[in-house]
Amino acid sequence: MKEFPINFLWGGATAANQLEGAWNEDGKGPSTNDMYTGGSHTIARRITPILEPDTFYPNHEGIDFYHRYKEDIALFAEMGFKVFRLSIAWSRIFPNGDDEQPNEKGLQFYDDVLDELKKYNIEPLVTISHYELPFNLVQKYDGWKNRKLIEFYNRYAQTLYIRYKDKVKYWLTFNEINSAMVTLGAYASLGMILDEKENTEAVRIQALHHQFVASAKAVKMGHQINPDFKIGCMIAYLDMQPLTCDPADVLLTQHMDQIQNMLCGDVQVRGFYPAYAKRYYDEHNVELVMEAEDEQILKEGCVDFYTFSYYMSNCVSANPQNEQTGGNLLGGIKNPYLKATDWGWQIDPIGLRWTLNHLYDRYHIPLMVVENGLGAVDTFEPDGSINDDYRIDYLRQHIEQMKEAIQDGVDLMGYTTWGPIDLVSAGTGEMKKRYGFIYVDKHDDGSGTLDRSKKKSFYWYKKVIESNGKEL
Ligand code: BGP
Repeated sequence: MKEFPINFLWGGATAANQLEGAWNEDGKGPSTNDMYTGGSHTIARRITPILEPDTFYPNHEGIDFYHRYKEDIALFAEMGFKVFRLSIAWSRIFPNGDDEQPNEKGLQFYDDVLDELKKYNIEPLVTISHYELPFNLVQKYDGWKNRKLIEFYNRYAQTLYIRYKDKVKYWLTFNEINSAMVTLGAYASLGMILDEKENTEAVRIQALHHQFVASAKAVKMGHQINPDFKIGCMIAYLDMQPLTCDPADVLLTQHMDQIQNMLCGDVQVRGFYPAYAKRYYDEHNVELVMEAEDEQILKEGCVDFYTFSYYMSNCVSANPQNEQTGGNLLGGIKNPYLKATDWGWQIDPIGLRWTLNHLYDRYHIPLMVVENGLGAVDTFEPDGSINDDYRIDYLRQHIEQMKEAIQDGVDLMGYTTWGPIDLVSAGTGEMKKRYGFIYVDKHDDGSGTLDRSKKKSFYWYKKVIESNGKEL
């Protein structure tokens, strides 16, 4: 029976804007996330282009990783992490995005973080752009709508590649690049204002094309700078099942899987737009503007490995009357067989095995699950313990299914749980929605000592890694 490979990359995943804080220190420019107010499950975060004096901006302090990374990395090392997924804050390196020269202090910060990881033999996995761009690029250029962004992104990527050539081997060009297909992705991923009338699906798809070109160029350039680099894509995989065996439901599920999930991976792995995209674009008034060299660029910039986030699954039905459920990026129809988290994300470990097989059959390149986890409210007991058995259950069930998928023949390189340490939620801006093995004393009103404490899951995950997935 096949087990997890010896060199399996166990670890955790984060994003700069959700944990670093220090939003305006050492020359960092404001980023898209610095403009987000706090929110909750029921109240959406607001984007305020001009900061309001008495408003709380959760990303400004994050969990203060910027000043506490040594303590945090030591805790990851104690759990036995083999890999740590982090992102680099673009506006720490190029404060305005269109600067000619990088900010040395920003570069030095990541040198220090990478050196600290090296001390414990933790392999970094770096996301170049994780839901964040310098705010100036939004104001001055309208974000990725503008083709100029390709040049700025590639200057930024080149700066990172050259500087960290000997410190980083694994890179991801864009986090959840397919979020451009949903309305919220307009601001979060593409840096364009959240106005459905102005930034229609057609506009977002054009902006996404610019990201594809930027990504492909970055892959090619990375391989030239260091042939040992492994550069991957990252997709938010929203597993979908037909609600019934009505062929209309089955067909719609296939269609949604193609458009929401597969399109981006198809372009980034294979190097060209899939056949089904043409009809979709024709029917949705998308007239893609491509420069003469774009096809060649896409072809020459295929990724080395495929990574994705996996949290839940939803049903699809041709009948819109069915009961809806929540989700990461996109909601869907409620599945009567599944339970959901407090945020309405349906828990479906078997769906992860299905997804791994689905992806591997299609691409035949190494896969990595780079986000998976349970957002939950944790209770800090009077004796200082945090008994998050629900989180352990969630993770255990997903790891079991990864093991099955490996036995099915899937080439799975690694697994990084989302938010190994509590951090600011990307969707809602809450601290209350916790994912970590490490509790951070920070609350939605901004209060808290920022002290770190180990949850029960901390000891559990340590054992999982120690036994290479045997002891679950
Ligand atoms: C993904 C993002 C992450 C992360 C995660 C959990 O979409 O890549 O940045 O935050 O979802 O989502 P949330 O924080 O909304 O619970």
